[in-house]
Amino acid sequence: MSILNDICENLQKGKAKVVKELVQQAIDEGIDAKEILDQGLLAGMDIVGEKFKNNEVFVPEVLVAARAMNMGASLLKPLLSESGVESVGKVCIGTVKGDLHDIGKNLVKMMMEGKGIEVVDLGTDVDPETYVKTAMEQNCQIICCSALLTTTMPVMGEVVKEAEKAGIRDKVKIMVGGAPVTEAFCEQIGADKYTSDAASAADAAVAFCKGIA
Ligand code: B1M
Repeated sequence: MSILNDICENLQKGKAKVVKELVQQAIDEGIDAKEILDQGLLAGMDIVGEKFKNNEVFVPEVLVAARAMNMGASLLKPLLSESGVESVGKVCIGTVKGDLHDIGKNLVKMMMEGKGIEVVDLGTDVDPETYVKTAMEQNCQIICCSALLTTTMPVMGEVVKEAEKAGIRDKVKIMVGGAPVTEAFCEQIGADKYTSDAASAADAAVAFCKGIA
């Protein structure tokens, strides 16, 4: 359907206003909300995510595409909940205590939302207790920790320990990432998954939420 292609194309170009108009037009034409989401918005965001992973587009392009997606998705949200389409899952995300870098964390959040995951954003400077308390109170399947400083990375280990202490370690996955974080570090602290970029983080989160990882 060409209007869905138009949504997909314009989203990639970050044309938020046009995307919003096209989504409204698609709704008015009676196209199913889930179809608009999957074949229009998410299809576009998937392409942007792949290009970002391959260094074909960069942070500014991702941010404007994500903004376009959010504007389009805001029109679909009430329709999707009405028709009973469930979200893929729920996660909480934050940059760890002592760390104020949030650009990467925000990208991970956007990519996850683009994949249909509900994201509770705890912001920056998040202490281990807050991650765990939020995961328990809001039934999150995954705790996502971002860190950009070598001095704040160890807080991720404290999050793992806090989850163990609270008795939720077997119920909640813990994902870690950020420039200084590595696969080896992830293993060392006993977290479940390290990913190097936002698109891979979103893919891994979907796999965890669907129980296929
Ligand atoms: Co800061 N800073 N900074 N800084 N800063 C770095 C990180 C640094 C490498 C610069 C340098 O020295 N070369 C260095 C860290 C050195 C180290 O620890 N090894 C550094 C430092 C030292 C500092 C201060 C201590 C400086 C000072 O005050 N003396 C200070 C610390 C403040 C604090 O946090 N307490 C500080 C402050 C700042 C600003 C506030 C000015 C600003 C942050 C603004 C903001 O975030 N709102 C800032 C910035 C912008 C940077 C650089 C330039 C860029 C970081 C960034 O946003 N990259 C950075 C140097 C650099 O990286 N070139 C630097 C873009 C972003 C998209 O990438 O966050 O890596 P990134 O996210 C990626 C992946 O890592 C991954 O996905 C993202 C997209 O693919 N990812 C995940 C991220 N989180 C993930 C989670 C996942 C999975 C993947 O799963 C849960």
